[in-house]
Amino acid sequence: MGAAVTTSYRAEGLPYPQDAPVSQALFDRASAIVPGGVNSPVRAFRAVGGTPRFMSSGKGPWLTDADGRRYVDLVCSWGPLIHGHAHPEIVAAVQAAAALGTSFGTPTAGEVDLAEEIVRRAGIDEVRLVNSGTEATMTAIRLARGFTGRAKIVKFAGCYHGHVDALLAAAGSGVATLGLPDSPGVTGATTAETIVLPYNDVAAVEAAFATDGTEIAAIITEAAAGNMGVVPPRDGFNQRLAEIAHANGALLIVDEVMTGFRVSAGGWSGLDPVDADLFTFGKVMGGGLPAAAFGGRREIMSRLAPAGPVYQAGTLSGNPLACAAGLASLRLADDATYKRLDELSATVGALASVELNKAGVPHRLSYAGNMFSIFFTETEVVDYDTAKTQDAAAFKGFFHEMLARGVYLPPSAFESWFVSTALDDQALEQIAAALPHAARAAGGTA
Ligand code: HOZ
Repeated sequence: MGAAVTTSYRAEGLPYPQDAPVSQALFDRASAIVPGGVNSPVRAFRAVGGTPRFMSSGKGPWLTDADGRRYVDLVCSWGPLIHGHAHPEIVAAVQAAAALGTSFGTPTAGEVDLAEEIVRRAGIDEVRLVNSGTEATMTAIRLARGFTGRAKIVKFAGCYHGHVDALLAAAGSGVATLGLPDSPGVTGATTAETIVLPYNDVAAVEAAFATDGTEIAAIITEAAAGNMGVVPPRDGFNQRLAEIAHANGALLIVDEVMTGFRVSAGGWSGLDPVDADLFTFGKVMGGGLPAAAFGGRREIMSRLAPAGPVYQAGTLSGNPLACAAGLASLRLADDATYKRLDELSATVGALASVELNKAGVPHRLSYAGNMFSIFFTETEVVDYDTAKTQDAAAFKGFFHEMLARGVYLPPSAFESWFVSTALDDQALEQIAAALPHAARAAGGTA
C-alpha cells in the first residue's frame, strides 16, 4: 500500500495529524480477520486510544510508519534492538544465513556458537534454545517441577513471564495494560498451584514458605520487574529469594527475558549477582528474530529430554536465521555498548523529568539499568499495587503528544521504555522538542 510522505510536518515543527489514514486502513483490514487487529495485545493502543501505527521500516533510531511518518523509537521491538534498527552487521548475518537455507530441523554450528556465547555471558552450565520467552518460562517451570517432584510455584503480582497458563495470575504487561483480572481459559486448577505474592516483599515470601514450603517447586521472578512499568528489586531481594528457596529445597528461576544482555553483558544478574538455579532469556539474544532460551545448573538441565525425562521440543528451535541475528547482536554488545545505553537512558529520562517538573506534573522516574519508565504518581513505586496508583489519563495525554511530535513510546503505562545505541543527536533533539508539549498534555494543559 502506497504511503503519502508526510515527514514535512515534522520538518516544519508541526505535530503529525491525529488520524493516520494508511495505518487505519490496514487496521480495519486486520480487524476483520485478526482478533483485535493485532498479533499481540499491547500494540493495539487500547490503553491509549487512537490508531495503532503500522510500521513499514526501521533504520538506526528511526521507525517509519505506513503513512510515511518518522518516529524516534523508544520501544525497540520491546527491548531486543539494543543496536537500533537494521544494523548493517546484523542484516548481513541474517542475509548470509538465509542464503544457506532457512531451517534444517537438525543441529547447526550457529546454535553451538550462540549457546556458547549465552553460557559464557550468563555464567551458567547449560542452555536450551527455544523460540519465545513464553516457551522458556513454561519449560523452566516444568523442569523445576520435574526436578523437585513438587507442584507449587511462587510468582509476584505485576511480574509477567509470557502467557504461560500457570503464570497468568496477577500478571503484568498486556494483562495489566488491559486491566484484566486474569485470563478466562486458565483453569482454577492450574492457578491453584500458583502462589501470587507482592513484589519486593521478603516477609510475604517467608510466610508462604512457612505454610507451603514442602510443596513449592520454585520461585519465579523477573530479574528486575519491567512489565508493571519498571520496578527494580530492592537491594538484596533476588539473592534473599535464592536463600529462602534453597533453605526449603525449592529452586529460584530468574526471568531475564527483558533484562538479559540488555542491561549488562550478563544481564541484570551481571549487575546484581544471584544464586539462581535457572534463568530464562529472550529478546536481545535473538537480535530481533524469534529466539529465547533457558539454562542453569547442569544437575537440573540434564533432566531435560533427550538427556533426561522432562520433555521439551521445537521444530524451529535454534533456527539458523535467529541464531545468526542473535550472535551478531551479542558480539556487537561490548562494554562501550552498555555504557552508551546507560548514558542515553539517563539522558532521556532526565529530559522527561525536567519537563514534567516544569509543567508541575507529579511523576516517578524508575530505572533498572538502562530500562526505565515514568509513573504518573506521587507514590513511591515498589510493587504492582503502587504501580497501579499512576494516572492513566496523564499517560495517555503524554503518549499522544509524543507520538504526534515523532516519538514512539510504549502504548501502555505498564511497559518499559527502551533505548538503543543508535540514538543520535538528531533523535535526541526530536525527543527534547516533543517533551515540553507532552509534559503539558500530561498535566492536562496542552
Ligand atoms: N509482551 C510484550 C511487552 N512486554 C509485547 C507487547 C505487545 O506487542 O503487545
